[in-house]
Amino acid sequence: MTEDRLFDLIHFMRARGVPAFSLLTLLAFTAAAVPAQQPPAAKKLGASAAPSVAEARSFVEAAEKRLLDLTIKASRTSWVQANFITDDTEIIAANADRELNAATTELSAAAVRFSKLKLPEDVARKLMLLKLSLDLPAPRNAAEQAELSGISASLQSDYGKGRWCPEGQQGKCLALGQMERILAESRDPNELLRVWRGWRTISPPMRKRYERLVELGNKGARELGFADLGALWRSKYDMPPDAFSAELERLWQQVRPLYLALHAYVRAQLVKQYGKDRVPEDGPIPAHLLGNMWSQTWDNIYPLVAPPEGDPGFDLTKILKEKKVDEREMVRYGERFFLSLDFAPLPDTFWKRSLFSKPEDHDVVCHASAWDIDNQDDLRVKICIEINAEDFSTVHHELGHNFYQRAYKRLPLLFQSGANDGFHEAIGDTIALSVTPEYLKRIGLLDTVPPPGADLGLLMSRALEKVAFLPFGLLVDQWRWKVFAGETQPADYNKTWWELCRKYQGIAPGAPRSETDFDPGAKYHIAGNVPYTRYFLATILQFQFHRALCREAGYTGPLHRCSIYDNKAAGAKLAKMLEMGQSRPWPEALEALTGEKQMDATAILDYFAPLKKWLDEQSKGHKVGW
Ligand code: X8Z
Ligand code: ZN
Repeated sequence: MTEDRLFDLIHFMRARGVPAFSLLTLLAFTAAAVPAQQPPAAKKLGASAAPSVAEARSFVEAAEKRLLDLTIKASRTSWVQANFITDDTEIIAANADRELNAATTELSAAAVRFSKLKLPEDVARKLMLLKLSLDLPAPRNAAEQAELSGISASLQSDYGKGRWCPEGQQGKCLALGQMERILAESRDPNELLRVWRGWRTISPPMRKRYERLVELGNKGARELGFADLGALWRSKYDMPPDAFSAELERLWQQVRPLYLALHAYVRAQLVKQYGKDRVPEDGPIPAHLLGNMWSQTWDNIYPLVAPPEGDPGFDLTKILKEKKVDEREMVRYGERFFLSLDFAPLPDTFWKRSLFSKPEDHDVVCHASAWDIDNQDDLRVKICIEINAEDFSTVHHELGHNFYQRAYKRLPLLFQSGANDGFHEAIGDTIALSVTPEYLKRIGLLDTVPPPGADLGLLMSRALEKVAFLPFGLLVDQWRWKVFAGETQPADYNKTWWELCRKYQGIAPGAPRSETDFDPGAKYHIAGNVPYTRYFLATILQFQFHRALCREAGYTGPLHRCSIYDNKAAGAKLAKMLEMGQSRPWPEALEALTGEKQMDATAILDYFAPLKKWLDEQSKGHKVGW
């Protein structure tokens, strides 16, 4: 999905099915408003009569039809904007977004008319999903609708165009990808800090517009009956919003000891590398030293923290480069995995229309995304692929979205989405967990499978990717929810951001920050208004899915050595769940795949159990926490 705003928009629409209608409000949804779509009986009854079940059903069907057209239009304009950022494409995309948004909020308001009816389950669910479908509902006022779409498209473009031009380098400017490489590879703390700060110069100009986005988004959410935009986002999980917050806290407490163990060990290694003047032995880790622009994954510093025993014995990045695997072939590897599970090949148009490498001559939104342009077969990805292990995973992640989209394409529009957004994010990652040394050997990328002793290194490298991510996956929306609720005012945006980074991640900025900065805006999903809790959920869920699929495949060994490659039984089980889309509450989809009704972190804990034991031994005598 693009999990960019574009992506979000598209994916959101494509993946979830967005509703549309124009804002007639409750009283205005009359035969006159949609004359052709109302059944004769409803027409006779007139607008003031109590609505019937038949009328509700035909309302929903008409809404889905209208939304489909607007969604496709918005997807196409969004695709063009994301692939070719100019003032014009930005305006064109904003207009289509405005139309879709206006129609959706209008339909949601009109649907209130049916709220007192006892409706069949599918109709009631669709009406609920209609109301929840937007991540940024606009207010009713047409001027504010246009303003909000304009702001949101411009933030998206600004992020995509973001460059840093270091002083004294004759106007030579760096794009995000180049800066991320430096963060990943350099071990010079001064250079790391310079680049880390450099990227954050792109976001202060976004701050005012972001404040306004919050105001208008809140207004739109309130007009739909939610306390604020955060409450709308938390209502998307088939349970009351407060119960969802409690679920998140429960899951976080399940995994927190594992995170703390990793944090303590990594910090101790960084003290050895950079000295205790730079890395406090018992305090938060400086954000620029973890190998990633947002300190969200730490696998790039694997060489600094590798366990002395348990060398994985291979380097996937090196192998891909040596074998001269190109961008398309990276994607082919991902597709072939799905084919081995009995999914059908991607359509030719996927290969013709996708973007696989960063164009040299114009700006694109490089943040990876997967699209479903027509809610049928026009699937695409947009990834500025680099030939390395990280992007090998990214490719699987994005294809997971595409195969999900295709699996639910036969459902009515409003059911065309993931069981919840965490499911959507988890599918490709679940497949990537099956990229084991045995699998790499089977597909000819590795000559010999390393001995079991190498597991510790492999687990460490995976933990730096998955376990390190957990608190970040949580805190991004903890920040936004405070902002949307007005608990954090604009004057404290940056301060609260860093308080949360400290609280959850145990990370601190390497140089003083102030309210002239807007560090949240230097993260794609803030500029693109893409909800983020989904990635926290996905990190928990993918291990739960992996455990269930391995069980289905008859595998009984340690979870980290299981690959479901080529296992048709596992593939069939997965496909069945994907085909449910959003038609049923997510616990039913979870049960269909895993036999379990609750999200549960024991799978990720089991997976990393051997590493946790080792980490705990290393940390004896060291402070854990900050
Ligand atoms: O945004 C993404 C995907 C697209 S849905 C590339 N991810 C998050 C991020 O990059 O911050 C995947 C993991 C977390
Ligand atoms: Zn994604």
